[in-house]
Amino acid sequence: MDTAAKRLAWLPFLAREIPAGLATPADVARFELEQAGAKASLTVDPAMGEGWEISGDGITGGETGVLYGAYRLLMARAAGEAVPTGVQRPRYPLRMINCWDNAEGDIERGYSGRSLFFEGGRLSYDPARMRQLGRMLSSVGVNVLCINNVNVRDPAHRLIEDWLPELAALANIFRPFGVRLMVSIDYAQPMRHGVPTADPLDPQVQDWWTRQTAKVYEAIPDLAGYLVKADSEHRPGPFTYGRNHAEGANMLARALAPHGGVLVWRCFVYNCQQDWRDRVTDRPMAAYQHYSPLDGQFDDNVILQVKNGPFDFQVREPLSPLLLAMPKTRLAIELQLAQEYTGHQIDVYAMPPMWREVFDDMGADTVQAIAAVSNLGRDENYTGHPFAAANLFSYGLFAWNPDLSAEAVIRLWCRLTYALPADQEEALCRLLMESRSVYEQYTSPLGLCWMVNKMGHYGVGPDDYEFAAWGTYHRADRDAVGIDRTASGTGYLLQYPPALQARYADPATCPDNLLLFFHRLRYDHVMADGRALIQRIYDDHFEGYERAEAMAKTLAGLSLPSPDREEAARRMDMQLRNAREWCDVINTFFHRFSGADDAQGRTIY
Ligand code: GCV
Repeated sequence: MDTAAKRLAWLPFLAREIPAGLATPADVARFELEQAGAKASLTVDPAMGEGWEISGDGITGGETGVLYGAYRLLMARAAGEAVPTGVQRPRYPLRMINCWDNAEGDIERGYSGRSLFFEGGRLSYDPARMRQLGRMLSSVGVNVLCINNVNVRDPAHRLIEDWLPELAALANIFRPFGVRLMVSIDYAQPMRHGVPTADPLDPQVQDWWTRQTAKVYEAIPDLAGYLVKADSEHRPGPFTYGRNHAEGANMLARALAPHGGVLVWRCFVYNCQQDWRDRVTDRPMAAYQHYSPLDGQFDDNVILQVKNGPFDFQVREPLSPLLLAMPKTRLAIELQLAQEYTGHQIDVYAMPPMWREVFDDMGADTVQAIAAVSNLGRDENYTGHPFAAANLFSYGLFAWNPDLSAEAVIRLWCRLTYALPADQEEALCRLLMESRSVYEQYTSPLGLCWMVNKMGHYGVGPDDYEFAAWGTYHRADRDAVGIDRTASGTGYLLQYPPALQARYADPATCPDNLLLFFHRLRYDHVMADGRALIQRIYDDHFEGYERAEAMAKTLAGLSLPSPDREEAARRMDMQLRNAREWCDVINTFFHRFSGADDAQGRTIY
């Protein structure tokens, strides 16, 4: 079994491991302050909940608030920043990490090694490492950890059955860090126990969940609740019984309600068996079609969890229109820290600039909770690429305060993690801030999604999804590329409020980075900057590669500590190979269709 990582991500100044036996967040706060040599008095005022205030040399806060205050004090000290003044409170009461860890120990879309929680078909973990993780999450304010994959496969359903004592032991480890557990459940779970159906309106089904949930809360009274993926990608759900998702979700919510639990219901529902010849069905429309008519029909303890975009965590998508269509329903936005479509934690990809755009488009108060798919694993540094930790760190701070500037968060991470000389810190900060746009440019600029390799989602495969069942087509031919999603096309655009419709409707005013998401255009279409579309496709890919090369040079000039220096360099070599491949394959792909030569005469194969 691993021991806790020696170097603790953005908390390198906390050299000592947290001992077992600290019972409350205030105990942890005292330990952390003491080992960092910080003198601060703690006053617990339970009425403050998660809030805290630092004044003079005292921290006053609620039971968890004092710990959050202590971490912010230590981080501000380490970064040479002033502590925020006044009472600090999180914007969202639920700030969740969703792990897609399987009971066998593998992780769906995991790029940092095996699971921290499971191995060999059972719960299996290093308690010291759990405490380190609790500390990392708590230091950035994450307060809910769902440990198992939303695709619940045998034997993971046992977490809320005969594994309850072990689950309770794990919950005990995280409790002093203010982190509550959540579990993903299998919608058809009662059918494993002789109930003949999973119909949510069937009294036997309701009874099974009521009884089982009471047992769960007897073991773990502060469990945050259940997370459910239903009627999605072959998972069971209420559609089988002719019921809608309000009926399905409310049944589970009613079993949780007496115990104070929430039911987090994912809206990632679409037909994953579409016929590619079908030119009418448009996958991004699906979630809105299923859920918006149900607004106002969900119980108070149901939270609908909606991915930030209408497809599936592509490098760029517009905001999911569903997020703007459910004013009478509690919503959570779901982000993805795991770099499934964004470079597998091999390619550098810092997410805060994207989140800033998402939150600016959405309005932070549109949602009442926030979740992110985990990028954690058993690698010594927890996130595979050492820079991927910046995404976990930034996520926590964003979840606490979604008004933050992307750059401020990234800079803080750089400073806390590496304490580089000022010019190098600036260079690293720039590198991270630009990394998404570089990745976008050598992979899928102009809003064209799904050019990715179908098997693993790393690397290029422009035709991989084109004749597949997943509803993800770009329909490139010799004349044109993209899908018309305006009123004259699939009508997807009509799912948006008028201001956003106006932004995207006309190719002349639609931002370039979403042009081919909303429009089907000829290769000779003249872009706002005067270049033909095909030339922009070539230029962007060549430029993306050149910018990746420039990133590699910047990286080589940074005096990062070992092993991060070597690890980042090793991954950068792989990133450059990936970028070269993307650039050459995509340019060749479109050259073969269009027959158009590159105006600059660069090599296309
Ligand atoms: C957990 C995508 C991923 C799946 C994931 C799914 C989801 O389709 O490729 O691995 O399954 O999203 O979010 O449920």
